[in-house]
Amino acid sequence: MKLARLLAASAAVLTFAQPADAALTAVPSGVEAAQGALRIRVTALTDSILRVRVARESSFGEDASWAVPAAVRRQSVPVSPTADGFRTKAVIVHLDPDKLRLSVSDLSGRIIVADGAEPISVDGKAFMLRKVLPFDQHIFGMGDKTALLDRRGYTFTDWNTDFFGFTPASDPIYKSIPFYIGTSNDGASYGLFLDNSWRATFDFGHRDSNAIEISAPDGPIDYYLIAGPSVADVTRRYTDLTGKAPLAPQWALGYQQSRWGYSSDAEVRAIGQHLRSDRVPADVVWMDIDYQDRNRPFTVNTKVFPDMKKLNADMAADGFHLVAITDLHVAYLPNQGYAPYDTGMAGNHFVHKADGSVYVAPVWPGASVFPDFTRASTRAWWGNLYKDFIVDGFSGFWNDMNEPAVFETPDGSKTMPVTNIHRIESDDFATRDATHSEIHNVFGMQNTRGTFEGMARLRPNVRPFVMTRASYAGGQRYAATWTGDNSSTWDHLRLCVEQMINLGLSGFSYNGCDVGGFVGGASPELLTRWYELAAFSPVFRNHAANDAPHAEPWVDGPEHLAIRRKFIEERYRLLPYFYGLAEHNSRTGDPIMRPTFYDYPDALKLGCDQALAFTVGRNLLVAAPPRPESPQPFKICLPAGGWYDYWTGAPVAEHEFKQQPKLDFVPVFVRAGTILPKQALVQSTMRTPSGPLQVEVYPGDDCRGELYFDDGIHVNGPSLRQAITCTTTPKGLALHFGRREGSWRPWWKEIAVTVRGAKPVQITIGDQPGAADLVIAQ
Ligand code: NBV
Repeated sequence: MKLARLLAASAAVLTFAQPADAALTAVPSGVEAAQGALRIRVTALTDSILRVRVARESSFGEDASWAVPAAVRRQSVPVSPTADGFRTKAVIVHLDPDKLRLSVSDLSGRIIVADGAEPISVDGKAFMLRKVLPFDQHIFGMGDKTALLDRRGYTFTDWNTDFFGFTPASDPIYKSIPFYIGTSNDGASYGLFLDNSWRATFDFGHRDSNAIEISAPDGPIDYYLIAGPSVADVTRRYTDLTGKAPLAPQWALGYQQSRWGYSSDAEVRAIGQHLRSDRVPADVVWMDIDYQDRNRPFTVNTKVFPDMKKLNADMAADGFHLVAITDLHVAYLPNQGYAPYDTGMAGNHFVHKADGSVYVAPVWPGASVFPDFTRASTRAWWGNLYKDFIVDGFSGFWNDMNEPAVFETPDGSKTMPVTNIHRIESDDFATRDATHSEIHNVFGMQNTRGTFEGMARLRPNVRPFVMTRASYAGGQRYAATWTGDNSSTWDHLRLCVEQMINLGLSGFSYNGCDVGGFVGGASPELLTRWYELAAFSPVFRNHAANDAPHAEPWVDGPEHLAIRRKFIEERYRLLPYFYGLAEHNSRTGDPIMRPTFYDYPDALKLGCDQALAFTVGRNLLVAAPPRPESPQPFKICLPAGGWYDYWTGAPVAEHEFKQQPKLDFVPVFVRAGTILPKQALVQSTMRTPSGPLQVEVYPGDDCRGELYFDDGIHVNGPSLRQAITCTTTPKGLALHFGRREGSWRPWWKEIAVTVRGAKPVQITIGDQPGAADLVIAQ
């Protein structure tokens, strides 16, 4: 539906007759109103999460979702009716029954989000929703969308697209996360998640600078309004709706080496050996399509990879996990003994064309068929295809091309025809056929669901690791993600940081970009800078195309290698902190990598370009130069509160100052009040750090930290959790180690405490026996 047509059509629809009896009807936990053929229902799932559904023809349609589990959708809280709506313990809902205009305010009456003048336009199955865009509102989220960190002023379309060499102006690209956060300068924030998998469009003040216009050609008008007040509140609540990312295996936070083109057993081993001999800490080597027999998923080219089991075992002995690509397409090879095709056909597991025949189209293996992941039984079949690879010892799997990408499509769409037919037999959907128009944006997500659940079944108690390119809202329950085929340019380094921040705000806390860029080849300086920044990002993976220059840490000589190694080493020293953040994320939804304003809302008002500044958790602030290629000094603005220089440990006197860029340096600051766990350098997370656990104390207000450890691999294994607090007393600093929870036995015998800028006068330790590791104050 073209926007102009929809708008023209909507004008007619919106000229409602004004029936005398326009009124609100109370429904359980909410309110309903009808006008003409439209009926709106607003209900409270929680005090701060509202669900809004609009029925076009008297029926709301099926209550089903790929993103929001049934049990979550069925939540409700009691509400108190008001003259024009209802209130919860956190928000007041106002609904004008004449115009079906909705607004939500907080309990003080401050508007959180309000409908525009023409709130809902409907034209056949197409619809458009309008919300007011206040002049000072910034927009974040929307997954991996390009453009800028702040989405205000842009229009985006959700249609998962394989976009080799995308630019900062390309849209759509790989993922569809129809969720945004609006936040105003006064810190008031809300989120809106449109749970509609069709080709939706979000216009954030592009056509009309005062309006957010959300439209889709079909599918349910079903959205959630999430009240803040802070961005952090909204983000957490969005993951209450769509699910938390399960805690990843610890090795997934280590450095990961990849390249399209590691083409033999010997080459994979050589990469591992090179990392070790150059003393570059690393945990993972990735295997792209080159290991397969003629690009056929779930095969191995045994001429070049004669013994996968031995390769996995030998690499593991050297501290490496292997992750293998498994694209979703299945080679079309009737009667050739190719089990994925034969068993898939036997189970009717492939997507059909409108005429009822199996859809066949070219991808890497040549003619291919496509699993129908919206059937639970197809996902189960798919998951079992991993059996041999699990036996071989692979630690993780990489679902690429799952937009789905198709080569040579007659319509140039690079994906399957929208008229293709999927069978939905899943969750609480009615069992029915659906066209690809409806399924396209959830196809990749359901692919990763099959992979994740298959891994969990085949290797019970071990945490699955899946990497995906395409996904939909809620896909964080099944996979980490990366930003696809980026380019080796400074603009892309900048874009990468912005994409990662927005992915974190969109539920995908495990995210990364190809370090150095996939397409083109980075200059030595660009590659070094990329390593430096990615060392502070969640998924730290160097990857490049088979025709791009090599981009491993050593490729530009000893000076660059030394800088890159220094940052990779720092990442390994910080692993106890990163792992603690990952565990915290699995419970709360707070991203690992965050925009500075996540924990410091005033950062939005600071007089610096903050686009590339980010925090790792709440405590580390990475002030990346906003123009990373520029040799000119750049301005750093630190949020209110005390800060320390991460590298020197010295308190920082100023909140605004100039920094001269240096290639071997990234300014990093620590919040005063941080208790930062670190460890001795290891070359792999499979190695036990020597010496004590290191705890660095940065005195300041709200001084606390937490230790979280477990074996890093298993689900529900023993763990250790311990809070540490510090208080500044008239005599000096008092440090308190709280009671230790959990039965995991730590690798350290001692905790070495370093206090910045002060000497501890008193250290107290939790009350149970065994907790009192010898604490050495340095
Ligand atoms: O499998 C090859 C590549 C992979 O290296 C890359 O990371 C993916 O985004 N893949 C795309 C397919 C071909 C890209 C031209």
